[in-house]
Amino acid sequence: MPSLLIICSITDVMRQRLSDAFDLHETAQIEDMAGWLTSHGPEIEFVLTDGHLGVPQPILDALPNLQIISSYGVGYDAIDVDAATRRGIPVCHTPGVLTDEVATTAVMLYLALWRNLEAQSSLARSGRWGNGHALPLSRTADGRVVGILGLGRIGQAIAKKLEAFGATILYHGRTKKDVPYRFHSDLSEMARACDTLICAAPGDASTRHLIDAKVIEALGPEGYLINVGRGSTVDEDALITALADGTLGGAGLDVFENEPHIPEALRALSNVILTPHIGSATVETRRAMGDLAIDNLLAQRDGAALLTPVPESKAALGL
Ligand code: A2R
Repeated sequence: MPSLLIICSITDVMRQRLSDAFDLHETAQIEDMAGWLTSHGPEIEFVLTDGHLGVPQPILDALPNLQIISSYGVGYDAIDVDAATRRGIPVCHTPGVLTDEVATTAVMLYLALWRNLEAQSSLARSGRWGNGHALPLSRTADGRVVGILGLGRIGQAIAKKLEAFGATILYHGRTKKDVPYRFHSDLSEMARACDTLICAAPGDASTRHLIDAKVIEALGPEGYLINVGRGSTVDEDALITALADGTLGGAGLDVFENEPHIPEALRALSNVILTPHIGSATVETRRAMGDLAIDNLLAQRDGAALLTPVPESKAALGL
C-alpha cells in the first residue's frame, strides 16, 4: 500500500478508512522526526494535514516523491502552496462541507454577545439569582446592521442565517457581488455603518491586520466584532487595547493570532466570548470534511480528477 504521512489529528472514523488504503505514519507518534524523515521520507507519496499545522518546510523538503497534500479544512494559509506548485504537487482542501457549521458558529457568538449569555449563565449557575442579584438588561439581537468582511461561501451563509433575525447586511471584499446586500469598498466606512462586524475572510498577506485600530475605532463602543475567519486578519494588540478602554463594545472570537495561545490580557476581559477554533467542530461536519480530505487522496492514488484542489493549484497545474 502507498505510504501516507499524517500531520494533523484525525478521528477514529478517518483512521479506519485511511488504514484500508494506505500505510499510515503519524507525526504525533514519531519521536525523532528528522531521523525518521532521513530514512523514510522517500517512501512518502501522500500527506494529510490541516489548515493550522500545514506542512512544515523541513518535512516538505524531505519528501522527494510527494504526490499530493490534502488538507482537512478550508483555510490553507499554513501551507506553502507556491513551494508545492513549483514541484508540481497539488494542494487540496475541504470547501463547502463546513460552510453552514462555521456560519452557525458565527451566529452563536453573535447571539451570545448581544444577549450577554456568558454572564447570564454564570449568574444562574452561581445560585445568587433571586437574592437581589440581576444583571443590567442586554441589548436585542434582532434588527441589527451587520457588516461582513469576506462574503464568500461562509460569509453568505452567515448573511442568510442572520436574515432570520431581521439583520440588514452590508459587506466588504475585493469584488462587488450580485447579492441583495450593500457593498462597501472601504472597510472602515462599513465598520462605522454597522453594529456588528463579522470576519469570514481567509488569512493571507492581503488580509493581515485588515481589522486594525482604525477599523475597530470605527466600529465603536456600542459595536461588536466577531471573527470566524483567521486570527491574523485582526490586529490582536489593538483589539485588546480597544476592548479594555471601551473604544470597542465587545468581541466574539473563535480564531486568534497565535493559536492555541490566547493572550492573558484577552482572556481576562469580561466583554469577550472566546472559543477554541471550533468553527467546524461537530461530529457531522468533521465527518464530511474527513471524507472529502480522504476522497482527494484516493482520487490522486487512482489517477482520477481531484475533487477540491485549492484555486492556486487548479490554475497553476491545470487541474
Ligand atoms: O474575492 P472576493 O471579493 O469574493 O472576496 C473573498 C474574501 N477576501 C477578501 N476580502 C477582502 N480583502 C481581501 N484581501 C480578501 N481576500 C479574500 O474572502 C471572499 O468573499 C471571501 C472568502 O470566501 P471563500 O473563498 O468562499 O472561502 P470560505 O469557504 O467562505 O472560507 C473563508 C475562510 C477560510 O479561508 C478560513 O480561513 C475560514 O474562513 O474558515
